[in-house]
Amino acid sequence: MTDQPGREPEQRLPVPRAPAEAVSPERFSAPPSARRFGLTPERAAQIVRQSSNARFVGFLAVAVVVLFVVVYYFYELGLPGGLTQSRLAAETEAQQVTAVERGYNIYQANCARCHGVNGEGGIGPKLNDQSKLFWHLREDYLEKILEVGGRYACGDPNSLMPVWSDRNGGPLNYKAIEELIAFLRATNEREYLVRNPELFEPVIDPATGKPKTFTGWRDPNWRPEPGATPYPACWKDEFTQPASPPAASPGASPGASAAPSAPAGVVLEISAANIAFDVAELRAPANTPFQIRFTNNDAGIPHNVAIHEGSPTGPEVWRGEIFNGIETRVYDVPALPAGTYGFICTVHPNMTGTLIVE
Ligand code: HEC
Ligand SMILES: [Cu+2]
Repeated sequence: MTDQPGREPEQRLPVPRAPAEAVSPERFSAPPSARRFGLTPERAAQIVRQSSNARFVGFLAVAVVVLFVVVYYFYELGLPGGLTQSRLAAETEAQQVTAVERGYNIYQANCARCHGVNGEGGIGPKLNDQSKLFWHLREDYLEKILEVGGRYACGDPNSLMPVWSDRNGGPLNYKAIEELIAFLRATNEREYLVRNPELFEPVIDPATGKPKTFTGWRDPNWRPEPGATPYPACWKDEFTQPASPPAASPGASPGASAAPSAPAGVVLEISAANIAFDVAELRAPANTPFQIRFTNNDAGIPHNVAIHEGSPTGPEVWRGEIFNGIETRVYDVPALPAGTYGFICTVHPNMTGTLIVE
């Protein structure tokens, strides 16, 4: 208690104790009635049995609790030695799989027409390339280019790739962008299910009766060659060859010269504009070198003409040098045996045509 003003301070001297007295032993022992047992031997035996049962029930109850704790521990954290996954890791993976499978649908609906169903490229650059996926197509780069549009890649204000993020007026919200990136970065280590975009049910392949699957593009074990230069910041720089003689590319003779060097022979005319060739068919004489006069009318966009056996997807026979527009170059093409060939732009697999050598 605190002292209050206007009052006498309280007395706080020790209160004197009563002198200690010896207490009679009676106080500490049970009364005589309690010390008398009226148990028959049967009752005594029953009590013994009951207490043993009770102990056993108690033991069982404790055992159940202990077992539950142990089982729950491993359920939550996974069995040792990686026998089962921890619950959290399994949940995270399930969410990742869902994101990749949704991202696949978003890619096929929005991106495949320019970048190819498997990211092989077309009007837009290829996306399934390991050297690109290793670092160039990292998460934050993908996020930026989808938010800013194709100009983010090389600073080309006329880029054909629109803005995708709705933060900049595009059609995809942040969740769709996240799922799209999960798909673009998915590894090729596991199969994912192709799902119906509306119901998200697995799509059954009518031919096999089994669900259709796909795998991611990225090989997580891929490493660049020792001493390799990183993928250039602007994808077009992959195709602009160094000023030194371009004879390095194996199997091809990229004979490109501004002035026609060969004597007047057959010169085929072809040009490219808006990521398309202007002709679908070229004819050349068999077993005779000829020239291709190629005009690239797409400012700042790399194109070339390459000749492939049989069709544009066949093995490459000859490759013309890749160069940015707007420019005209004359390629010297070596003699080819008669037959049907495909021609294609190495950068844009959707730019194709037929070359008939006769
Ligand atoms: C109209 C065709 C078109 C569509 C549709 C399109 N793109 Fe592109 N994309 C391009 C072009 C063209 C470029 C090259 C940009 C430039 O340099 O101008 C490009 C560049 C890119 C790049 C950068 C590639 C690199 O190597 O740096 C990524 C990533 C990309 N697109 C992803 C996508 C995704 C994801 C979608 C679907 C949401 C998509 N694109 C839809 C045409 C398209
Ligand atoms: Cu091209």
